[in-house]
Amino acid sequence: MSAYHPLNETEAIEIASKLDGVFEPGAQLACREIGDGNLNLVFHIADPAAGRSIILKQALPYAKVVGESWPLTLDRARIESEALILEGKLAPGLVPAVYLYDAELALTVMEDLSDHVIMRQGLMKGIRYPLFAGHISTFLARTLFFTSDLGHNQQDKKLLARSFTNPELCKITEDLIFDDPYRDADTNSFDEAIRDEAQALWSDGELHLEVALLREKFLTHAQALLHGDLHTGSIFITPESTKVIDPEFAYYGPMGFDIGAVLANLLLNYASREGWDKSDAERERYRDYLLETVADIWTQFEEKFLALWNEHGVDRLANAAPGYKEAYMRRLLQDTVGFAGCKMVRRVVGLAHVADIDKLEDASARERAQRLALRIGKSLIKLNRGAASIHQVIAAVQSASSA
Ligand code: SR1
Ligand code: MG
Repeated sequence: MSAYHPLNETEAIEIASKLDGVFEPGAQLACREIGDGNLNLVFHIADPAAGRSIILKQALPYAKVVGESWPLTLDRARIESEALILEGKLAPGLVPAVYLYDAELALTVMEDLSDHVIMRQGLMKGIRYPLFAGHISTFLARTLFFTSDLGHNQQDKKLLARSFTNPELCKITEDLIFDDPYRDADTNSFDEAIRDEAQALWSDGELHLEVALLREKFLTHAQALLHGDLHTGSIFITPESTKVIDPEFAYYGPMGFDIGAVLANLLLNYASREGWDKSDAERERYRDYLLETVADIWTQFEEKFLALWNEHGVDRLANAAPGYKEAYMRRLLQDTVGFAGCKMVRRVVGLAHVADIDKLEDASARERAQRLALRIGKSLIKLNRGAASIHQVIAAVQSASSA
């Protein structure tokens, strides 16, 4: 393939038509650029007559959400394709198949998941996904356990961590999640109606201590290979199937960051119900469903992670030391809670928001949702080192909702 340049739809079709065994020679291919994320071009290429389609994803050399003034490494396309391939081996059926990676064009060709929807969109419509907690807890337990020092050869793990060193994308997280929301940063973006909330974040010393400790973990704790950006926009879903996409932020970091991301995005949707449901009763029923899902994800994750540890643990002392597993799981819950809180706060006052809340047209519902998301986020951050059970977390959410 040719030297790097951002592709147009005609070029994407040309590349797709040359892929071995995907489309019939001479097939009439249709192409649409469908990327609605913050960073990449995504082409959907289909042969409607044969009912075949694929996705071509190309990294841009800058952050699309900001523009060319924010350069960004193309190596993230390699990281994403390698992470998807590894996750596919560890958690079969829970990520799209990768057909090809082209380093020069920073291009990944993968399975089309158009029969799924982006989970965030489904949640906004109030759809329930009864199998999701089971699927995502399996994805989390298997990818995190088998890339950690508990389940992976410990020397090989260091080499794996080296190939997933991802400094530029980590810096985005370090700034946008663990710094900017807690100061009057240019990158912050929030509705004027909640300026009082933003200012309160900038001067809350108790909160700053907890965020600094969580930031330290994100910077230093190379515990497992993370997805690194596991929000509900990185999940394709149907009631029967879950597929995790977009691991371009993958790196070796603290496991709780991935688990917390999933919980935070369910709770952001919980806050956004202020404006989505037709009646109070409907809103409360959907909120109950979201809280049950949060509890199920943690409970099933813990159960599956411990079962993998009991069967496949490679670290003699960690396997056998009395109380070690309990201490490990408790710290993991605490990290999960703290990171979930940070991920909620950044989506209300930081650079990148979530559609669940931003798309609420009624300004007063949007403001209530933003204030609730911040109350929940702050209460999780402040709870984190004291958390001992997922029920305590659910109680903290409920108490923030009734405040
Ligand atoms: C400049 S990128 C903004 C955000 O989009 C990604 O999905 C990550 O969450 C990042 O923080
Ligand atoms: Mg993404």
